[in-house]
Amino acid sequence: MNLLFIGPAGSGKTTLVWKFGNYLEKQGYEVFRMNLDCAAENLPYKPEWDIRKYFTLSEIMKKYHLGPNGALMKSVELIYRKKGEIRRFCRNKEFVLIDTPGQLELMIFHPKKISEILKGQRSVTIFLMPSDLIKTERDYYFLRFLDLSIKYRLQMPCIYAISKADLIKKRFKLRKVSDDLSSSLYGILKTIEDSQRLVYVSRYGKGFYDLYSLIREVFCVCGDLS
Ligand SMILES: Nc1nc2c(ncn2[C@@H]2O[C@H](COP(=O)(O)OP(=O)(O)O)[C@@H](O)[C@H]2O)c(=O)[nH]1
Ligand SMILES: [Mg+2]
Repeated sequence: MNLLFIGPAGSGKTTLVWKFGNYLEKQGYEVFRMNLDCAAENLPYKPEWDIRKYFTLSEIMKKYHLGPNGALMKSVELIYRKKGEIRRFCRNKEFVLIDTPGQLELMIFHPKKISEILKGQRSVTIFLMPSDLIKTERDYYFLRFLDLSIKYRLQMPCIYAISKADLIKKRFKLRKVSDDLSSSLYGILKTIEDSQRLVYVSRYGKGFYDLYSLIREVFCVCGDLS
């Protein structure tokens, strides 16, 4: 099964690929880590498959005379060209944890969808929302709708996880916001919340069991994530 970690820069993707991978290994699973971030400098884990073996961000900048943003966009195209190899590597493995580029927009706004490479294989996207981004109801609404849009665009099972849960003082509870737009959005969000529970994870291991259970449930016959 492929676990594709996506999320805004600094949301903890790399850390979770490392730590959640360790957790799965402790459960007795065979775990492989794949790094698709060509801009990564120091990874805390040793990936079994690493895009930097083929190119790094600075190499793309030099070769194509691009600035960092252009080179990141180009990297998605270059990753895409490796799709046969990526698919072969992921095939028939118990768990492949995939670390993606820091910038979320490369995963959701690029015309080429990295997630498409994994089509037809058992794959789940794990979208990380860092807890320090959620300060108000409005932040929370925004991120949940972003979740929904990502799921809609990627057409893949998607688990929403609030990362850096150790920084949360009080658990967030969905409440109504009093302007018109928010109150109509509230109804939609309430339905989403009821149909899929949220997981809170942190690098210290909090929520790993919940995340693991949700991942298993994605492919169970009932498919019920509530
Ligand atoms: N407090 C806290 N910090 C974290 C956690 N996970 C990651 N970080 C820190 O957040 C920063 C960004 O993490 P990283 O995994 O590189 O994020 P990425 O850009 O999404 O890959 C690093 O300094 C991490 O040590 C967590 O669960 N709690
Ligand atoms: Mg990273």
